Amino acid sequence: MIDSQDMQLSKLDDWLTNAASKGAIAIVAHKNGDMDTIGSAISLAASRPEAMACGVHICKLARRLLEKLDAPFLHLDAQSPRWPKKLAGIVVVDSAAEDQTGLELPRDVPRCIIDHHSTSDWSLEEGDIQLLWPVSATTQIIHQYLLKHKKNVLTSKVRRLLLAGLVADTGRFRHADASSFESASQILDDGIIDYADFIEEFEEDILTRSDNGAISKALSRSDGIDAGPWWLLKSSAGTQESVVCRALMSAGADVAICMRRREGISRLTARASRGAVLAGVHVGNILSTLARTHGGEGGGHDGAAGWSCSLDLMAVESAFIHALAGVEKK
Ligand SMILES: [Mn+2]
Repeated sequence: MIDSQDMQLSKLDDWLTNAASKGAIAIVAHKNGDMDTIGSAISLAASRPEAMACGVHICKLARRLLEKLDAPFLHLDAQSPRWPKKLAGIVVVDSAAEDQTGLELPRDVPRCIIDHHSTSDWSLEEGDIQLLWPVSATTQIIHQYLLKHKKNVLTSKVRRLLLAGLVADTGRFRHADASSFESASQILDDGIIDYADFIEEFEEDILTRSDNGAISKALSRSDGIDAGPWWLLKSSAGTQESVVCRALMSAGADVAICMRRREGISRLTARASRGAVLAGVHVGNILSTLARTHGGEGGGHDGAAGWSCSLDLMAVESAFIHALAGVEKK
């Protein structure tokens, strides 16, 4: 039987307290950290002096918010990470698998996995715990933990970080569910954050001029095909693949993919419309299956997922089309 969420939060609190009594705790964000993973790591790290948020690379938007809030974050080198001394616990936030952290985690340290992806490739050992909740953002889980166990940590700075993760992972609440709105309302309930102001700041210069150029080129290259019962729009771009996918979705795709190849690694980003998801498409499952069959790492959510591997782009594209075409419409 799976423990209730309250029970899981109590276990998390015990796990953190125990680790903190023995040494330092590293709170690891996934590589190329987005707002959700960075917001989760920093907010949770604020709950204890022994805890430190860390990770490999962070995205531009997250970096800007960190600078603005002057939030502490330890940048780790993927090849030779300098972990905090006397490491007694590793918490990994918002990652469905170890390789998503871009690090090789020391195995002799107890792990705590906190995530909201519907696929999980972690294998737990004695002393490890996992909180895997079906919510829109990992920051919602961290928020619930702080609310129940460390309420004084919920300062306006921490609330902004939690909200930023939630706003980003729900696509400005486009993919939100009841739990996302409940979290947002609880995060805002101290009345300190002016939401309209927050969003305006959040949206400021997200895209650079060169991003704009890359996106418009990607759109001009886009192509549509019938993959079984699904209308698929596809393109390639060296950057901002999720923005390209969003644009392709607006153009009426059931499923959109955008691919890129860099340093011998192909990456496919996939999105599915709500209608397609309700009719049976789960791009997270498709991509985790493809990663198992063809190698690399893949997975994510029903409507948004990614796959990185060493196959060439042509092979990646045809594997995806073949898999999608095999999904029957409910
Ligand atoms: Mn997330």
